Order: sequence, then structure tokens, then C-alpha cells
Amino acid sequence: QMRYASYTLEKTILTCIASQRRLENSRLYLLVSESLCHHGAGPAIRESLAAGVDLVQIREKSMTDRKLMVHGKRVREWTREAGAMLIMNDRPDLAIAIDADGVHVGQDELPVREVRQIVGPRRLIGVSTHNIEQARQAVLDGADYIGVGPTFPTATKNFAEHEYAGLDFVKQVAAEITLPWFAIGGIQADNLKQVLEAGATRVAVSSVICSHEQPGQITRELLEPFSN
Ligand code: 3NM
Repeated sequence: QMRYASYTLEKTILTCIASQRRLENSRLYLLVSESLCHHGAGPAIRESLAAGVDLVQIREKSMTDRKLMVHGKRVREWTREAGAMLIMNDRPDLAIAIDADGVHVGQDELPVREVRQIVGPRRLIGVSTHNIEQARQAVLDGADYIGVGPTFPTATKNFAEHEYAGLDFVKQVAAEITLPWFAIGGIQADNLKQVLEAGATRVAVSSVICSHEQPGQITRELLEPFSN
């Protein structure tokens, strides 16, 4: 019994370390909503995975739970085959049901402490932050990574028009946050360089890949500046 307990603890710790390492080494995080995708979520996910996306987030606000579960399990298989991580937006219960690597929550959703009680120590928790105070708080709360944005105006999430944190927020985070973080919001191939120059080493995108005619091609384009 003791040996089994120490084995499971060891396994938990190793899983945590492995996930952290994979997060640190990641560059491009894709958020997928079926409604944004040109040819459906499936092709966008598979093609971008083949092109090198490091994480995929399932972000569906109006799918039934049953559909979300079936979809999620399929995406779990694709991400596993590609060696990418899978994050479920806003639903700790479904993150467990589909065996996602983690769950992502926004400022109006369950706090990290409560999410941690549900998903346990082995799954990652990501938090969206929109100013430096929220970023600091997420770190104190025990988040595993944070989203930093919106960097540019975006129509993908319901922010008030002209309400975006901008590159200044990216610079602030770059100067003081050591937890893995992703700049997000309105990032495209033609403004990515500015984001990296502001200090980001990882970015999260949705529409630029999902709504592209050729998700694989745009993914490769977005990954290019990271190899320099
Ligand atoms: N969260 P796109 S911005 C889902 O700032 C989301 O927290 C943001 O999509 C934040 O790449 C955003 O299409 C939308 O702008 C990202």
C-alpha cells in the first residue's frame, strides 16, 4: 500500500514537471471554436497540429455537453498523436471527462483554488488576465500559465470596442512575470513580430488560423519567427 502510494505520488509529480516543461517550451497555442472555422473544427485542428501547434484549446460556448464530450475525445486523440497538449475552456468537469491536460478560466469563471479542487494537481490551470494586477493575482492563486491580452482589438471575444490592453501590458508582463504566459488577442502574421519584440515568447491565436482557408499554411507562417 505504501509503495503504491509513493508510486502514485511520484507519478503525479513527474506529470506536473513534464507538463510544466512542455508549457515552457511551447510557442503557439490555438483556441478553436467550431463557429470560426472555415471547414469545420476538425480540419483546422488536424492541419494546424501537423504544422506544429503546441497546444489546442477547445473553446465552445454553445455546444451541448454531449457534443462537447464527443468532440473533446476526438481532439484528445489528435493532440496526443501529434504530441500536443489539450486544454478545455471553462469546464473542469469536461477537462476530466476527456482527459485534457488542463483547463482554462477567465476572470468571471471559477477561481483557480476551486478549479484545482476539481481537477487535482496533475492538470494545468490557465487564467485570462487583462491587466498587471490580474496577472499578479493569477500567479499568487497558483495558475500554471496566464493569457495576456487582448494585445490588439479582436472580434473573437466580447470585449468593448477599443478596449484592449495593448503591447504595453505585454511589456509589463515580460518585465516581471516568470510563469509561462501567452500574449493573445488579434494576433496575426503581420503583427506577430511586434508582439515578440515586446517580450512575448509564446502567443495564442484563434481566428487567424481557424478562419484561414489553409490552417496548416498559416500555422507554419506564424511559427516561422520563433525559430529565429
Ligand atoms: N481571450 P483572436 S483575446 C479568447 O485577451 C480570447 O483574454 C483574449 O482570438 C484575452 O486570435 C481572445 O481571433 C480572442 O483574436 C483571441
